[in-house]
Amino acid sequence: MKTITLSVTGMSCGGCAASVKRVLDSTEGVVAISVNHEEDSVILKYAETEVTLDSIIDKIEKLGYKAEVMH
Ligand SMILES: [Cu+2]
Repeated sequence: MKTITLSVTGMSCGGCAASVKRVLDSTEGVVAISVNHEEDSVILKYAETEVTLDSIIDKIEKLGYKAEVMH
């Protein structure tokens, strides 16, 4: 299990945050999600054996937001 924080830009309201959360909720291997559109952040916990970080980022970017790992 790994917990990471992503910087996700482009989420302008709670609706955006909800759609990001919905997509990640339906992603196998993602076990916990916290989306904060005011801080442009997504904290997520996932099983590295079931899903890759790249595919998670890809799903967020397909919604039209820019996602990258926060350092
Ligand atoms: Cu929005």
